[in-house]
Amino acid sequence: MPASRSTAAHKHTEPAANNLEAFWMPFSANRQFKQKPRMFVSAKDMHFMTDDGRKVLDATAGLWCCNIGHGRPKVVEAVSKQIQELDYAPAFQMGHPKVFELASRVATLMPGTLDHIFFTNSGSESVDTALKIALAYHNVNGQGTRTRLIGRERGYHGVGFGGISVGGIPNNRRFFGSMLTGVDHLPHTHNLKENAFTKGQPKWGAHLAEDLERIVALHGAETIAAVIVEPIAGSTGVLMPPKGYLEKLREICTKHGIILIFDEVITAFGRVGNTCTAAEYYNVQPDIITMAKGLTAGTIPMGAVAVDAKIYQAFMKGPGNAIELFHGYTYSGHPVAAAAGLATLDTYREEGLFERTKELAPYWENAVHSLKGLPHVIDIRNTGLIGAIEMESIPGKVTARAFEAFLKGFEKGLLIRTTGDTIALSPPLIISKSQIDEIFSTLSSVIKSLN
Ligand code: PXG
Repeated sequence: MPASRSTAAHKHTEPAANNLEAFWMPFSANRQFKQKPRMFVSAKDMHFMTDDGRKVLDATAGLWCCNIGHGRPKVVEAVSKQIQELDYAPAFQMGHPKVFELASRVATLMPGTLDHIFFTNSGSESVDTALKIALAYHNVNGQGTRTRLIGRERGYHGVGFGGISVGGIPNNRRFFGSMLTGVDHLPHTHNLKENAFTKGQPKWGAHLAEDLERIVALHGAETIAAVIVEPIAGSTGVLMPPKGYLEKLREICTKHGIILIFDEVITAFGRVGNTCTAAEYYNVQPDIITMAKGLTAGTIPMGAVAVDAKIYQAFMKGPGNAIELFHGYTYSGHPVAAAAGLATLDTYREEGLFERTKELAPYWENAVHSLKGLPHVIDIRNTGLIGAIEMESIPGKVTARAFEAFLKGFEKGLLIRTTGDTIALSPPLIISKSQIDEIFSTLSSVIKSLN
């Protein structure tokens, strides 16, 4: 419908500061929120402050991103200095030193020969970038028939068209039409009958990776470009990879010349412990890793894609003045984000935060599993500083029970995250043991009070 002159004209009135209608909130129940808003106005270390002056313990690192905690001086200083010194440099055909330094630093944290880093602004952009690199790689490598992408049921790969195509969350796909073709999906690995209350990796489920052989037989290896999985599936309930599962995927991908992408948007940067990535933690080498969140610890939006040398080198052929990859963003490697990234990496290193995850993991594991036996709790899962408590759904009201836990936790000064009827926990890596105790004593009383 064409806009009439009157609707297109600007409104001539000052917007009311307390009008919440203009902002269409992402992945939120807008109407419910706007009736009773929950606002954060500041944050420091492990806590947020609300607009009514309450301190809230952050058990989720924001949305799995604030791995070094909040308001950390090194990052604050680096960002303010950078914005004064060089606020922006064109990302195409120009550079600035910090983005090269950050790429080198990130590359050293990646496993194997994932030596080349492409910068984006989010996890979704990292995923779409990785999928495009995989498709383009087969093209430059003389295998242009490899166009099919394989994801997994219950996978979350952000919200770009590429990401929702390979993603396996029905609600994220069903409204968005006919763009989502040329993909197939592996089965998910979640099975409470076999694996309930497993600590770390479940024993049952490696065989589910063999479904990739069925997909290869169905479509032909020569049509398949890449397989993308989260080593630990986050958004759909925190699902740990069964023992041997990732290894098997690697084996089948290698056998058929398929690129294996690990989406490490939530797992990279110390979340699982001791190592930067889950790939290294599980000792399985992908061809591409996607990242975001912990790269700048949530301070300035930034994502990255780490690419194996053999893929990068395949593009570096032909005339030297030719653009090798027709892809990039105005803000790829933005100077302020790069400064935030460097200061974040410094903080991880100076405070030994990846090692700290490993040290705290057993204490965390015991604390999470201490909730076993509480009403409604049907499974508990953990790895590194990740925990999940799955509750039985109220019949006909999936998500209601966990959302009630979220609201009650918030009232009691605890920020948790829920997905379906699973409570997901992923605190900043600076958490102390007494703060771990606080999370689980609050959660225990919240769960006992649920309908
Ligand atoms: N891949 C994975 C594996 C993710 O977890 C994305 C891609 C997309 O990232 P961006 O930056 O475009 O949002 C994600 C994002 C949750 C939660 O509570 C998880 C995400 C985002 C918000 C909430 O599980 N993951």
